[in-house]
Amino acid sequence: VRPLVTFGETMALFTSLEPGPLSYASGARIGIGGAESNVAIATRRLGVPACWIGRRGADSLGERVERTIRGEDVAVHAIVDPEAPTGLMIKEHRSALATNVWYYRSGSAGSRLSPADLPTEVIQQAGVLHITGITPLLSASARDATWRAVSIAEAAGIPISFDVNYRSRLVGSTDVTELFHALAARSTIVFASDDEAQLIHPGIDEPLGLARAIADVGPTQVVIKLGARGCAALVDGVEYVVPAVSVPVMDTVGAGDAFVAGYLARLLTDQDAESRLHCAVRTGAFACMTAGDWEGSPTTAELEQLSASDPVAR
Ligand code: KDG
Repeated sequence: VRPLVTFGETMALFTSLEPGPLSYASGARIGIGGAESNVAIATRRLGVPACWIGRRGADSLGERVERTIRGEDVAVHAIVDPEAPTGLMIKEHRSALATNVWYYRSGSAGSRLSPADLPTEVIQQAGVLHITGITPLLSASARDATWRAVSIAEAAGIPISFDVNYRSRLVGSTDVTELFHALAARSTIVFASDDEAQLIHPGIDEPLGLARAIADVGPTQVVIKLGARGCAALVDGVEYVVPAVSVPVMDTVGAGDAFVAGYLARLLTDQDAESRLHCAVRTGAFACMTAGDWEGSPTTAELEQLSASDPVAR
């Protein structure tokens, strides 16, 4: 099986140990978080090879980022940046109802990813190149790296998977509608929540309508993530509506990445659209049962613990 290859910024993640304002917190759990490495780890858990490419600081937290991703049996191509620190994300469980996140990533090593960092031959051997809408918003060089990776994959005939992963705090002066539209047009597979899809196509509310509108610019597979409502998809001209799997929810952050991994793992093992969607919904649901952005993603054996939720082809 050819690997999933992805790239982006993975940060150190400090999460408060108890609910309440950080200003009163007694301590924090240290981990890592990054949408792209979350997907790579979750894909690997499902028995499919995965590779993550990224830049990290020449610092202790950068060593932790690289060691943690490698520890999940993901191949790592890390560029050590001697001039910038590893990015940091702080998560505050303010109350049972609200979690707040702060980024300390401006000028970080991960945000300084550039086209020259990309190992061309690694992308050329991919089964799928997975990109997100986060990386092109990090810096001009990271945006250039995104387009460079897309060009390499296109030239090698490799499918491109694009998860919008909208992060409003990163937008600045970027016209994200134009950027996401342009990325979707160069992608084979697009993943977006309904809210994110409306960034590309304002004015359309219905999930399958959003999938059709995005498919009109090029992608043959468009999956609209609906969280607890499951997902809707247009795959090779066939419409699907997949109900969610009911689970006791502990933490939904990172569930979208697990969902993407479930779909891509089945794509890379040549499963049909229903199998991909079925796996995506269950992988995303399973990840919600554990705290952390990637820690809860399931192995293939663990997925069997969840009840079936068969996709319904329209
Ligand atoms: O999807 C979860 C990610 O968003 C999180 O792990 C960290 O990549 C991250 C980001 O930019 O928020």
